[in-house]
Amino acid sequence: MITTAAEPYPFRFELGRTALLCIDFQRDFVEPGGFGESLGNDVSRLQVAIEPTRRVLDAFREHGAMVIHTREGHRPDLSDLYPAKRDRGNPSLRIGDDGPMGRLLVRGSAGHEIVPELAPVEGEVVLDKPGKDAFYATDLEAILRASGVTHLVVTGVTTEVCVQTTVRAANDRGFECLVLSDCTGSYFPEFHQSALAMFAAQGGIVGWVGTSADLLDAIAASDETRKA
Ligand code: TIU
Repeated sequence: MITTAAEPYPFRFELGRTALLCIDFQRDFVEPGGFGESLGNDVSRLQVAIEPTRRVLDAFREHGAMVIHTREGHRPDLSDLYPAKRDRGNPSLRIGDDGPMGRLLVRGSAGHEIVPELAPVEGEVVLDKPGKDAFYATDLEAILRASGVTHLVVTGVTTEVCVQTTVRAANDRGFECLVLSDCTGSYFPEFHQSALAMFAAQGGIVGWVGTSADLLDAIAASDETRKA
């Protein structure tokens, strides 16, 4: 059992029953020319989450713990894209339109891929999802239950959209979630802070919030104890 500092109180987990969730670290959200920028956003605000997430990813890989990457996107024929999602906000470019990184948020296009720093390796789950909630219209819950996972360490973008929606959905399914504040990011700093505060408020009504440094320290300390 590992215990790591977190709000509103320490988070306890076993690596063997925990999955690292890397939510939508796709070029379309994080790099210029993608879907995020087409909505009028400054994508540089998300890039700060990449390096801390890579360190956590390395630790999970070193320990043989489960890693799940999600990608938001749609079938090339857009048959799974509701008009409500396509047309919301009347953007300059819509999902499925051609952008500098191929068709926006379409599976198979360059922009839909995960950024190279966090690219999945063999044996890791890559989960394509049409919505913000990673449980909606996917087999995520079946994958977690089949693997005996009870706890999630959550990273990804954006904090108040796909991360928040997914963590709330996970919480309702009985999963214990630790959201890493420096491994998540938003186009809106105030929404990032508010979403994190909402998770941990009311005694952890949605989950826990911690940092990658505290988590990595806790994992390293547990390794030392085991060796001693
Ligand atoms: N726009 C925005 O903040 N986010 C999304 O559209 N998707 C995710 O958060 N992945």
